[in-house]
Amino acid sequence: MTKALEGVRILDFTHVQSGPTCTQLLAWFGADVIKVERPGVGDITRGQLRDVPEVDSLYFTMLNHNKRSITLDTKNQSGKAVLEELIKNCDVLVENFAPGALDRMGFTWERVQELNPAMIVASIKGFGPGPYQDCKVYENVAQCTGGAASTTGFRDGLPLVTGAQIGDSGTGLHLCLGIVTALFQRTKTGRGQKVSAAMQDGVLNLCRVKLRDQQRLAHGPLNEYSQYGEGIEFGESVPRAGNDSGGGQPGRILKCKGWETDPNAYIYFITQAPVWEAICDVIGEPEWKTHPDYAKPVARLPRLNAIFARIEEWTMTKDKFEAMAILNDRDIPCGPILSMKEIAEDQSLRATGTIVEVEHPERGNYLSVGNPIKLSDSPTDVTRSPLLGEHTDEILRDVLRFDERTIDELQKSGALGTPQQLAAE
Ligand code: CAO
Repeated sequence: MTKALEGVRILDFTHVQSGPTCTQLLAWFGADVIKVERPGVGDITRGQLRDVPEVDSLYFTMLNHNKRSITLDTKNQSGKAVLEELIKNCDVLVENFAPGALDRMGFTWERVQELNPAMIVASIKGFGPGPYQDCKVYENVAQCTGGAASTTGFRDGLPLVTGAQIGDSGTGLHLCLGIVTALFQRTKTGRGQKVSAAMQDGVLNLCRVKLRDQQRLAHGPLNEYSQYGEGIEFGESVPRAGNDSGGGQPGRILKCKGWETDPNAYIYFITQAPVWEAICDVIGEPEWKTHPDYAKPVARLPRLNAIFARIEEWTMTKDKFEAMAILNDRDIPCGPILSMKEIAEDQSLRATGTIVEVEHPERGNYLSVGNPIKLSDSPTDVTRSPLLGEHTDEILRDVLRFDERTIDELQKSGALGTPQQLAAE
């Protein structure tokens, strides 16, 4: 079976998390992704948060599946010449270096255009043009500057960053969409273009509803936030909303049986208006169906704390999976708080390929998140990440069509690494 992006070749100049997330998706959709890495060290994450000595970390292996690796010193003259050949032979260059790094290497947009006018150059930076454009950025900086941290956490606590990597993986997803869109446009124009995704912008895009709330504040309190029911005034900015639901259907995280000892014995419970009567029956408050304080959503808003306290009395009598089963039977939207252990052991996620077990020659088997986007005509087969420089010779020979003498000369030039580095690989 063919893959959606078969025939597309990606020059993958990415590192750490944001860029590799993007190129991994492209590889899963069938593109040939050639990861260019610095001789000797490679992507810095190969050696970060290692659980097994001298073996590529899970940080690296879980972000670089289905790619090939070539080591190349792009600051060496011969290395630059190889990079030029790669640019001529690839469709897309993806990079997430610090601002200006690619230019300093000598590969400005103009130079890349000269070498290959059809090339798409896709970049992730921390910020778009403006006062912070030259700053280096990591995940949590983007969460803080994109509006996520100021709106996450509890009103009386510090701003909080979230576990979901919305700055890195989120921006990688945005960039991936930009790349396939540019590839589609190129089928009509024949031209390449620049694709840029700033991490601040990506996080803000995911915080769209909070900018909505910022503007609603001008017209009165946000009455689905707990603080409304508690009679606490709103300030000038969107406050942290704790676990209040972001939409018009109030929700909370409630304790379930076992919460005293299990940190994840909780369920997210949504008091969706159309199923209010079912909720009243389940929790044993049938008179709330017609009581003027409870029957209508607007009447409930100032009483949410008391309502959820009553619902919690019920959820605490059930474990989270029992509660999920009973509530779903009645179409009441809810979700158990699943631990990473429970997710890792979930057989249905394995069956769909969302969790996959991958074999690695140096670390053995490990679990990874597979492709969360399923295409019926382009299924994903997850293969292991490459060892550092594993495909250097293959790429020089088969992609760039270099003969043995040229490859030998390149090795002597140090462009592929010093003899010690090459031996270490
Ligand atoms: N051969 C030779 N040199 C190479 C090379 C190669 N194959 N690959 C990279 N380099 C060089 C770069 O040219 C750069 O050199 P200069 O500083 O002399 O221009 C140098 O390596 C370091 O690159 P960097 O500045 O990108 O790396 P860093 O570790 O200092 O910064 C990061 C990391 C992530 C903060 C920065 O890359 C960045 O801000 N990227 C954009 C935003 C982003 O993606 N952040 C998310 C990271 S995931 O949390």
